Amino acid sequence: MRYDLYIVTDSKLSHGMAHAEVAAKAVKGGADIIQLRDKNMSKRELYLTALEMRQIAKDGGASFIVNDCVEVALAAKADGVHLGQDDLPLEAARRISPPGFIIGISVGSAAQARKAEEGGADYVALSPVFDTATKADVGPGKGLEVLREIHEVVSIPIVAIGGIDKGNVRSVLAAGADGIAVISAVVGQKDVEGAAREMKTLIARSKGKKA
Ligand code: TZP
Ligand code: MG
Repeated sequence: MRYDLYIVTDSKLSHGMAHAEVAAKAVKGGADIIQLRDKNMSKRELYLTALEMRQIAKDGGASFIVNDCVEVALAAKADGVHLGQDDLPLEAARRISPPGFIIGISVGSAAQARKAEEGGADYVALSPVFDTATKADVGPGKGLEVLREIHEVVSIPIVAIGGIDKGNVRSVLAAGADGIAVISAVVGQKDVEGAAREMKTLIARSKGKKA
């Protein structure tokens, strides 16, 4: 699975566009992974939205991840789920998931990243790498030093999220991130497809490969 450009949807920032619409534009712009994240939808709405987004991702050659809700991810046949430190424990999610199901874990330290890898996580996401206003109560940015520490101790892919934009993406990759996850830098832009494409190109250039 490719982690380079990981787009997380957010209906509050997307200028009235639905999750699926944003996902379609982001995938067109080159997103490798699309995550459905919505803290206000009912499980039924999440499930129905997940079905639409799964198809969009599939058609565009991207992977599809559901935030928080393992049952929605499984029922909608998503590629995986993203879990925080207060969500269902990794081992419990793994127990009810089919082989090959991707489980990503948010971490805030090298110790948490190690634990996630030892527990069988497919990737870890350092959250938040920089200060961000997008997620309430997420706390201050952990900084690139913590990202470097995580890079030292885990061998699974590392995604960085929180406050990443065109201006700092190169430094985040240089500190050891395999993938860049963003909301406002792509989903919050008027031209979602163009913003995704620009970010994808920057990532590819920083990694010294083609987008
Ligand atoms: N998890 C940690 S920070 C964050 C999430 C969902 C928000 C990221 O949004 P932005 O706009 O890319 O800082
Ligand atoms: Mg969560």
